[in-house]
Amino acid sequence: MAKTLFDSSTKTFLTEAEMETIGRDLTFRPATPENARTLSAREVSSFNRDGILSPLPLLEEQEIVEFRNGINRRLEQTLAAGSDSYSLLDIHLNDVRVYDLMFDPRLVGYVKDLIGPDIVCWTTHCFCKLPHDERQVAWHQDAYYWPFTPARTVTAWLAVDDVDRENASMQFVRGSHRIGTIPHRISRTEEKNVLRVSVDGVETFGEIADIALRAGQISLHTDMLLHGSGFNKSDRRRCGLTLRYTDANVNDLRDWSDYGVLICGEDRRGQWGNPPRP
Ligand SMILES: O=C(O)CCC(=O)C(=O)O
Repeated sequence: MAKTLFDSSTKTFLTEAEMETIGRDLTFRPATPENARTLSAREVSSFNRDGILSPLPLLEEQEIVEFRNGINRRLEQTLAAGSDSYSLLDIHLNDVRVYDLMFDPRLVGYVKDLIGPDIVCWTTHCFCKLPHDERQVAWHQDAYYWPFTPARTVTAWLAVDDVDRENASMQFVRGSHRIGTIPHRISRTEEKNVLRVSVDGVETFGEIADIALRAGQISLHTDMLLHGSGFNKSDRRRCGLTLRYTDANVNDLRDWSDYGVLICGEDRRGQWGNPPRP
């Protein structure tokens, strides 16, 4: 099928074999606390140590109510069209609120302190666990799935709903980003994994932390941090929007740069597609 620009369903994914063999630099590069402008030097050091920073304020109460209404409308349309609640991918291509959020100075300030001056947001994706949703996001390191080298992505995970352990908050293994690549295997059907691969024996890699957030708050995690989320056993929905930022000068080994938007600084490879504001 021909690839249509700005149609994310045509992104070429790495095969399971390629995830193992394709040449990428997947080492974590610590941020420089002395350069921090929005975060404190202490917060940057704690991100370097743990691989995650949370909770951080982003949207005020009224802002998140309006933002959630927009996501609700989109989700309704998606479910009515027969897609599932995880299929809102690359929504900045057609949702102006999400597009504008990528540029929110409060958010970009945090991200710049962790990545540097040249920033691209290369995807946005809603992970929406409906009440009693039995799908899990199996333990993984994001960078293992992605065709970028070096690994420099920081994900902002915005709580669209209040999130806690009961409605399947994300879980992280603190400090696991400093271990390097951890072995992944193909997930079994009965795991009901939203993604494709899983890591076993996570407890052996460090302390597991649950990340509770109030709607409007974010967490920031690095792409080498081991994380996942379980079933939603509660009556409450758990919706999170991910915005994934990286250094604009990393190398895309596939065709994933078409939907990336340069947020600030320079794109020295000239590789990002910069789709227009919808
Ligand atoms: O929201 C979730 O449960 C998973 C999200 C995730 O894996 C990620 O943001 O990298």
